[in-house]
Amino acid sequence: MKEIKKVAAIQDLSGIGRCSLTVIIPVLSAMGVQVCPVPTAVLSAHTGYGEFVMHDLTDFMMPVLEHYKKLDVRFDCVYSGFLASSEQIDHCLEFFKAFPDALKLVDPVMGDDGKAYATYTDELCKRMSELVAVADIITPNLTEAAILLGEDYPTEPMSEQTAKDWLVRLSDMGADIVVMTSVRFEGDRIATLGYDRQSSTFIRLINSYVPARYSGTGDMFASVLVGGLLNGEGLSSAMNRASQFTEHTVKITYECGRPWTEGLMFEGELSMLSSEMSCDRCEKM
Ligand code: PXL
Repeated sequence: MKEIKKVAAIQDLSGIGRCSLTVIIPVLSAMGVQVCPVPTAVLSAHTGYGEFVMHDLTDFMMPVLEHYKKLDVRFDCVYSGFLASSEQIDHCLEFFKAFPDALKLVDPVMGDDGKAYATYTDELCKRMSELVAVADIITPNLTEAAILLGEDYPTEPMSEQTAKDWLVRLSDMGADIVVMTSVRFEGDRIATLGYDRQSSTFIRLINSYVPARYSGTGDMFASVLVGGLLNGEGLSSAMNRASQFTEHTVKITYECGRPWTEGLMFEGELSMLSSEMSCDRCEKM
């Protein structure tokens, strides 16, 4: 019988505006992976709505971990994302320590489009590097990469050499694999870039241009990526799958003219995740 892989997803649950757990659970389930949510906060709607109510679950995380230790559960992956307080960094570190054989994926969720999210304090952003230091894989967008490296957010298109330099410097912070999204190259090309330190490989994937951004896009990309890796795909295939599915759902949402806050309309598309991907658009850099 096929073994079902298990992911502990340390993420928030937002009622309105698809992001975090409301994306990660259906996506990974469709890929045959079990999600065990460790909620960091419950929100009425994600922070992009401006007005929202949030219940911080910092004090809930360690009792959850203690219970899991008692149950002697094992996870194939521990995946951290949106955090509600800087103390949650310590709790994530405890989770990573408790499951040393699990793949450690840190999505250093902090902001987008050059700005930090409303609930992200300077302290929380500063301490995100402690998670990055213990990760196997990190998936920052360009804004998060800039924050981690202490660089200004690039307002001009990046050169390939600068992008490679950023990937290597991010990897120097701890993770063997770095996947950086939303990188703008000349000619209005938006790219997703990968770096594998072990094989010194740089991967570039140019996305088709859609003049819109939607909440939860990073969560969609990272969850498909982790599902692919847990299903035995290599970095390039998993990046290709994640990028194609994200792009497909962005296009559908754009065609329907939905507001960016509602996130990606992926519900009718999940079967695509269990089929072969049509073509591999990854190139070596
Ligand atoms: O997708 C990132 C994210 C996750 N969770 C919450 C958010 C955001 C981005 O705005 O507000 C609650």
